[in-house]
Amino acid sequence: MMEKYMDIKEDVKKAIEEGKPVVALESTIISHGMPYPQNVKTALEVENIIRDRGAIPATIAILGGKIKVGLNEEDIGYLGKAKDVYKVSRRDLPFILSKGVNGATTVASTMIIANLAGIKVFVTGGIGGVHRGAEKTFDISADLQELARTNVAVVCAGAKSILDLGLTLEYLETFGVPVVGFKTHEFPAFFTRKSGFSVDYKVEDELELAKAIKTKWDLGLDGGIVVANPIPKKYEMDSNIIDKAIEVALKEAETKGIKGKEVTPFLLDKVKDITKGKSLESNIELVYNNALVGANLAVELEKLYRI
Ligand code: PSU
Ligand code: MN
Repeated sequence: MMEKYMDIKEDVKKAIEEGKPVVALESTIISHGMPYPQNVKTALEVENIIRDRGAIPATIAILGGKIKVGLNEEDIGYLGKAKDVYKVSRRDLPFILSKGVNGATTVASTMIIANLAGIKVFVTGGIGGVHRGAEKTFDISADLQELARTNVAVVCAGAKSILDLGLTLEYLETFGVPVVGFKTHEFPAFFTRKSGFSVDYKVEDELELAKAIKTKWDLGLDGGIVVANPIPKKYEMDSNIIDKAIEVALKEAETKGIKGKEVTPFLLDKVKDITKGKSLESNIELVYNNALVGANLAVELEKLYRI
């Protein structure tokens, strides 16, 4: 039945069938999160990093109304350039498929698809969360509800302070989603290693992390895990510069009346412009760093599931 909706690339299918490590990757970061050509270059390099660590990368998107688990270079190039690519979260998925159009998947929809395909680890840059001012706007990313229900571990560099990080962490606590710091006690704020907020647990390596994740799912405690992996020190941004850029971006979004799914891409683009591209450089490096941890995690999980 699933073949009607989903194509799994040959190498990915083989790895899943043989229980080999596979890492899912999202495509909203390609189509709506970074500009061309850096988006395409980054997406391809992330796949190489994952392969080098002994796992198979599976970038996920919707092309011509079909879910693709694993893309080729041409597909990634298309997603990076095309303007007709919808941003697809949970609620959009059935409509984008039945219309037969193209879509880039968010953290939420990539988790859904990874889970359908049998992939346990997913690498991205940052998760969506509770937006600043959500007490008025109710703007809370569907990523958080997905983390509450779908069994996929999401490796990220925390969340950007375009969000209200305190409320985001409270929301995740309410819904039973563990937030794990990779070699850190502090929840990282994407461009910076520090946010002033603590994580629930610190792990020292991928094996420790894999054991906790498997235990969660063995116990039937459904839902995802946020693995918060701080940006490497040398690529970290100055927190004053990034905070100011975010303030300006937020004000402009408000003045322009940006709403709904446009909010996150608008803010990302503004922050990039205000920092004259510096934020983009950091963004790219933190994704590479997440790819390393995600690939190692997939390898460790695969060993645990084998025995
Ligand atoms: N945060 C980033 N970069 C991104 C996104 C978030 O730093 O590219 C994307 C992810 O795909 C995430 C989505 O799932 O934005 C969240 O969108 P929204 O806030 O509309 O739920
Ligand atoms: Mn939103």
